Amino acid sequence: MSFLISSLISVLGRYLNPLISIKSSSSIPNHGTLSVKLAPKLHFTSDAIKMASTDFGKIITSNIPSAVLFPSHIDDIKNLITLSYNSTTPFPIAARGHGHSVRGQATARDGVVVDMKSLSNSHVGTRVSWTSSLGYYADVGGEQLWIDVLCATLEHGLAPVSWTDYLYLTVGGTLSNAGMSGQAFYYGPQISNVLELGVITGKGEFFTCSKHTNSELFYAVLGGLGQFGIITRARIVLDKAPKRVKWVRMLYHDFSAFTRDQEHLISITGLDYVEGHLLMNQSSANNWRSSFFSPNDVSNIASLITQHKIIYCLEVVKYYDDFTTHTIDKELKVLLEGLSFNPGFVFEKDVTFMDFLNRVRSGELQLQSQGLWDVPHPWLNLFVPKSRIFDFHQGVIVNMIHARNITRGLVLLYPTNRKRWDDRMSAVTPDEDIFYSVGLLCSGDNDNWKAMDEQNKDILEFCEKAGIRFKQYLPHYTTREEWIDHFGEKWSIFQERKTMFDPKMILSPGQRIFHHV
Ligand code: ZME
Repeated sequence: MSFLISSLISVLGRYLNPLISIKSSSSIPNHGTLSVKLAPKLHFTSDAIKMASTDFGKIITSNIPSAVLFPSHIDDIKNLITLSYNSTTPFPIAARGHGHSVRGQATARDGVVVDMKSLSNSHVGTRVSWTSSLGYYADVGGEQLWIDVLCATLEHGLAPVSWTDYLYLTVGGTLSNAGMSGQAFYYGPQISNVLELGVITGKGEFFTCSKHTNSELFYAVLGGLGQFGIITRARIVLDKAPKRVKWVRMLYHDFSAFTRDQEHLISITGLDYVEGHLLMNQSSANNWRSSFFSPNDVSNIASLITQHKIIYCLEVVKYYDDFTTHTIDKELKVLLEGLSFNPGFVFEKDVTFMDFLNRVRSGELQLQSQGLWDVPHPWLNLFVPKSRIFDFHQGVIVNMIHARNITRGLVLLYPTNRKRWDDRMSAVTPDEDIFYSVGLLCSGDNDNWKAMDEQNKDILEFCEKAGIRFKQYLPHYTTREEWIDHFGEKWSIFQERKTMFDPKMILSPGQRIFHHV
């Protein structure tokens, strides 16, 4: 391109796009305008752009932003959104936390990605309080990682009650989805354990919201996929933290016995965590949870897998403290009485609360050292209604995942109670009291990930054809029709809330709900 043409484009661009104007004038002081305040924090370097163009999924790589904002104060984010909102050509903006989306949800093609973690030096961190009406809670920055929230609250002998399996995720990110783990059957997902949020909307306005104040925004943002605002702080419910946990795994070859026991265990009180996953020969090489079992156990389990092909591992935890040390084993025995796992295939560990909650981290470090962490992740997460879990098991687990032997990675499968979800929140679940959380957490390489991705499409198609009324968790769709179907009854309120809080459709374009680039 000739110099003349490129300078012409750059001059025109100043009028068309405020970002180009900042880029080309960032060294010229022009006090008083938003662009000048933002200029030093907006980066156009190829490193920043590259970081913000992809995510943990490593599948979407071509949503290239024009710039990355490294905010040092939430006003920087407010100013950025305001700049876009007031522009004749608003540009898209996405908040990026630890970057663990798997389909480019935190990208913003031709827009600005906000690197939320750069707030963590100057922002609120984690502050613990107690009031008679609210009990114990923590005020945390949206950019905080759950591991940091855990460490800070443990100092006070307290901890959040609902978790994700992996703690190196930001608070703002998980609350924009749901936040699911084995505690959710009892406490609900993380979005059910939030008392208050600080949010900057798509109009560049900051609001504090809760179920009593600005409640429409509060419910919109919880599970709102970043469509209504950027979460800058959250007030999280806390409870007394236990010192240690009893961690038990029981193996089944019979899927119906496995699910019967899982459903029983989420219907009683006493356990603090209930999950489940599959053991197959094809997945074991990649199953970083295998460190749970002793070498002797591993060989017995290997024979069981060889014999039955698919083994179901029911995993439960009961928290305890020094003063219950002498009763915990008895209590656990009572809770697990009458279960139908394969005789002899019950394994127990006794670890600290921290080691349990942070269990995926050691797996991560192991995979990282083998170069197997930073690889494509064509994940599919589904919520499957209990009434159809056998059809799902036969059609997907047996006939596809096992028979085709393409999947490499972890398959999670456990039931949860819908009564702990609030319908006013944006998050979507199947319309049944009990549904299964199914995670097909595939790890690929540059060659084979497409085959797993194709199989994911087959799985979705199978469920559609079989009339299984599942919902995607961490949803990924490409057309408006699919999103309308996903939200179902909630679509009209989702749209109304978009008009209310982000009328210029600036936020989180990478979800492709209102943007189809
Ligand atoms: C979306 C989701 C991921 C739910 C659980 N995960 C997990 N990711 C990575 N490692 C895990 C895991 N759950 C157990 N281990």
